[in-house]
Amino acid sequence: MKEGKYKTGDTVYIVSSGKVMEAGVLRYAGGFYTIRFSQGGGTKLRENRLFASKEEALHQLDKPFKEPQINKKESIKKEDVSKALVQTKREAVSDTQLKQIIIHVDMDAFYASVEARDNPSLKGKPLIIGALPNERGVVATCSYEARKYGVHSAMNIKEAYRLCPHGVFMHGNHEKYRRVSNQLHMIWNAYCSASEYLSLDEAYLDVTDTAITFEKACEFAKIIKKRTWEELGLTCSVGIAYCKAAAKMASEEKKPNGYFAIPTPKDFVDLVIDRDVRVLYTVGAKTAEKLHEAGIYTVRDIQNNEEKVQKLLGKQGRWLCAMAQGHDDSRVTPYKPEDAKSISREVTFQENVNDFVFLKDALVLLAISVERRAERYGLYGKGVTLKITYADMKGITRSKVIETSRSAVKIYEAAASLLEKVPHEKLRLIGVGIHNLTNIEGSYQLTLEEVNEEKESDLNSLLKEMEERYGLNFTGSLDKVFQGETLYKTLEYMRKHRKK
Ligand code: TTP
Ligand code: MG
Repeated sequence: MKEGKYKTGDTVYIVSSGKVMEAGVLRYAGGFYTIRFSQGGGTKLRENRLFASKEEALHQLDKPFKEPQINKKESIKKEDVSKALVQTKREAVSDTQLKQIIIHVDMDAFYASVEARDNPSLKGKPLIIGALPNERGVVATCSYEARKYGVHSAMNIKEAYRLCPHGVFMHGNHEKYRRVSNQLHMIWNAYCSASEYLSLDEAYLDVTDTAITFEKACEFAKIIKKRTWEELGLTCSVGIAYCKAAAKMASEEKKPNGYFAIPTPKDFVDLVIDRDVRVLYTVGAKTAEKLHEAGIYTVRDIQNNEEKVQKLLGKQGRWLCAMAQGHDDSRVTPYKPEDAKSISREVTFQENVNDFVFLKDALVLLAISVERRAERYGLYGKGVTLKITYADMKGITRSKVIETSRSAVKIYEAAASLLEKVPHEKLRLIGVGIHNLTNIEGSYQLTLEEVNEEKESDLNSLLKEMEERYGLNFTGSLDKVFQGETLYKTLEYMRKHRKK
C-alpha cells in the first residue's frame, strides 16, 4: 500500500469538531493514515482530510468539505447560485389554512440521460441501465425510446431484452449520478427556503417565502429547467402547485421535459375528478385493487363514498378523501442524512455461491464501502446487519450490537461472526450495513493504546491475505475498487478466481 502526499512521521493538521488540531502521522495502512494527536489519543483519516499547514486547515474550517469535481462538464457557475434567493417578508394570509407554493422537480430518465449526455453516440437510442442481457439484474431505468417497447424500471433484465433486443444495455455509475445530483441540489436550493429530496433526481422545493406569488414561482420553475439544461445538459419535468401532492402530480403531467402548474385545489379537482384513483400518488397497485373491488374507480367515486373509503383503508383512506377534495397540508421536510435508518452495501452474484471463504472476504470489501459512505455523511453505527438471500430467494437478516463505530474492521468482524452462524447454503446476495445511526463519534477516537494496537493493521493484513488468495493487487488501487461498478466487478472476479 503506497503512501500519498504525506509520509510517516510528518506533522500534519486536521479539522476536528470545528477546531484545528496538530497531529503527527503515525503510519499509512489500508487506504488510511493513522495519526496521533500531540495531546494524546489518535484517529484514522484519509489524505483529503489532512493539511500540511495550520493556515490550510483554518481555511478548510470556513468551507465544509466538498468532493473534488471530476468532470469539468458537470461543474456549474458558482456566481449564478443563490442569485434568485431573495428572502422577503411573507404576505399575510387571511385564512387559517397555511398557504404554500411548492415546486416538484423530477429529472427525465435520470441515469439514462446522464449516460447519453456523456456519450453522444447513445443519444436517441433505446438505452437500458441496470445490467447486461446475459447477467442477473433488473432495469434501474431506461430512456424514453426504450419505454416505447414496454421496458420500465424494476423489470427483470431478461424481460427487457426480450422486449427490446436491439437496446443498448449498460451498468449504471452511481458515483457519477450522485455527483450530478449534488449539482442539481445547488441549482434547486438557490430558489427555495427548504428542499426535500425524494431520491437522487427528485425533490420538493418550498418556494412560499422566496417566490411570494404563484406567478414568480412559475418563473422560478422555468429558470430551474433552463439552468438544468444549459449548465448540466439534462432535462427535467417541473410541477408548480399550492401543495406537495398536486406539485408531484403536475410534474408527471407533461413528462418528459414537462412544465405544468396547478394553482388551486379547484384546478386540481377539475383535472383529476374523472381519472382512476391511481392518479392520487399514494395509491399503489394493491390499494387500487382494493378500491376497485369495492366499486370505487375514480376520484369522483372517492368523493361520493368517503365513509366506505375510510373504513376500507383507515388512515390512508382519510388522506385520500382529503386529497380527492384537493387538500394536502403536508410540509416540505428537509432531508437530513442522520434521518437515514441505515447505511448498507450489498451485491447480487451472477451465479449462486457457497464458498464461505470467499463470502467472508467479500464482507471485507463491503465493510470498507460502508465505512466510506458513513464517513461521507459523518455518521456512525451502533449495530451491524448482515443480509443474505439464498438461492431459493429466502432472505434473512442478522444483526449485532457494536460499540458506536464506522470502522471497516469492526463492521467486518461483526458481520463475519454473524455469517458463521447462518446456514451455509448456496446464496445469491450478501450485504452488510450499519444501523442505529448517530453523528456522535462514540469510541471512534481511539486511545493511544488502541492506536498502538493498530486495529487497521488488521485491515491491512486481511487485504494482504486476500491479495494472495485471488492474485489481486489492492496496493495503490483500493480507492478505485470503490468507484462506480468496480466493487461489484472485483467481487465477481474474486468469486471466480479463488486459489486453494
Ligand atoms: P425515476 O425518477 O423514478 O425515473 P427516471 O428519472 O429514470 O425517469 P422519469 O422520471 O423520467 O420517469 O427514478 C430516478 C432514478 O432512480 C432512475 O433514473 C434510476 C433510479 N431507479 C432505480 O434504480 N430503480 C427503480 O426501480 C427506479 C424507479 C429508479
Ligand atoms: Mg426521474
